[in-house]
Amino acid sequence: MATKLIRAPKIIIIGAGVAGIAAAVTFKKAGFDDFVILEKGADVGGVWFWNRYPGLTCDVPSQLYQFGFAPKPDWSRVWATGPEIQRYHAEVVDKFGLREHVRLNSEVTDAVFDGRGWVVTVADGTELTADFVIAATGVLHHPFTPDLPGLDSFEGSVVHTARWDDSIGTAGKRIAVVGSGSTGVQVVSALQPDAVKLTQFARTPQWVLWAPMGAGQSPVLAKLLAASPELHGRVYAVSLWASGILADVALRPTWRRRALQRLAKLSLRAQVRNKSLREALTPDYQPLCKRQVISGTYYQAIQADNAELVTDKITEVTPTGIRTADGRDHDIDVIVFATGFHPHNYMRPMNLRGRDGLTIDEAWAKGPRAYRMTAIPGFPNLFTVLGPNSPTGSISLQYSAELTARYITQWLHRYAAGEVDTVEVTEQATARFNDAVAEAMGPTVWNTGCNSWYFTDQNTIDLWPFDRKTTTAMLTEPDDRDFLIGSPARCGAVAESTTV
Ligand code: NA7
Repeated sequence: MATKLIRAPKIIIIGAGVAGIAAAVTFKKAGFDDFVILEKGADVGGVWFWNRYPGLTCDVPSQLYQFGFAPKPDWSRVWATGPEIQRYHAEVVDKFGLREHVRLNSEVTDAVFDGRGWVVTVADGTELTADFVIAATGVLHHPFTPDLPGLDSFEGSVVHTARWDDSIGTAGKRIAVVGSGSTGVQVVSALQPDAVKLTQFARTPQWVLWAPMGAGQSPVLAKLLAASPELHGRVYAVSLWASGILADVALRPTWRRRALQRLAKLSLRAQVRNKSLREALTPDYQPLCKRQVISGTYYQAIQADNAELVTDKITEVTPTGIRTADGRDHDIDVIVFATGFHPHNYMRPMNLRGRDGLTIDEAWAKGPRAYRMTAIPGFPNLFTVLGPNSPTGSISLQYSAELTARYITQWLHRYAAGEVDTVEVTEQATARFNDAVAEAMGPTVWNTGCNSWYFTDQNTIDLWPFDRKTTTAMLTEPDDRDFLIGSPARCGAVAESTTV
């Protein structure tokens, strides 16, 4: 028998990226459409809106990097480019009628729990109220630029890859790329052909696994998938299953991990013949320990006549270039910082206050933590989607976001039925979960002795150490024993006082 719904929860979703879109569509499909999506950017898409640097490509195959509820048959490439992914997000937002719910250029500065619900303030001073807040604020959205001595004195152009500015113009210039992660590798490959000189400053070399990242998706496959949604569903299911093998490689030290690691080493040996360059490009840690970089073009680009790899430490930026520890001055017109993000900020620096005035900085004084990626003790009726410990290194983010959103939807149903007013995860359940995470992190490849953005200041690994089956089990049905549930004294009274 269907539950009688006596009130509609009013929801604020913060962020219109992958997590926010997944949450909004999931809520809408479940019949909850009293929501607003507050997005700080000028368009939807999250990282795919903010990142527009040359060469931007997703290192997850497109047939997997898509929402389960919005399969796209006709990706033009096996690994889609940033612009195509961004167009896809805009199309999904339109197709599912989310546009009317989205408020762009609306950065949330404050979200305060008032004992019953949330008061949310936007940068322009607008105040909104909600019964539930969903923080879908993402992981990699606060660019990190190193505070290099002399940077202010530099007379050329400076840009961070996550805030690309086309007006700079890089063709015919002497370009410095600082950083050797996934972004550094992509931007080096893209900018080298038209640069007069490209110098990459790589503090730590990374293993770069070869893959034909520019390969087109077959138009025949696109036609077949478009003609048969059932076949497309099967292809998606197989992609999810196959990604489980990669998760297993990360989680357990088996022959599969060793085989992939050998392939990464072979990628370097086979493509870089010059011994001293090869040595400079050889990391002193295991492949896959940092987020694995994948590229089919990088090693060619860095070996081009107009390219140079510099591994000496940057000591200072001068008005005309970059000085390194060996005393060398590198003349530069444009400095491109591919130096990553502050990855553990999540919704901060927002002034987020939960029960009894608890701030998120206080709650996370020992690093970001959430129960099963989604609930934080002290913050009733607030859930994160792709929050702390999200599986950025293993499971499909779209799958995880949709799963979490469905989990949250169950609380929305209970609120709507008048069963609960407030729901807050317990400290004990969160501690138990975090202990399980720490233990499961032991045999992961992320824990084999490298320094990566996965590590928090407290030296914990902010990733998800469980396989997809375990994840699905954890987020299928809420366990009431793990929550403090505030029930309405009288349903009628609640119905009368509802904000909806
Ligand atoms: P990453 O992977 O965090 O890489 C940042 C790079 O910047 C990395 O090579 C860092 O070297 C380097 N870095 C950072 N600070 C400095 C300073 N001060 N001097 C020199 N070099 C520095 O960011 P990406 O944008 O490449 O990728 C982020 C994720 O996006 C990626 O993992 C995918 O999930 C998609 P380090 O290794 O710390 O020595």
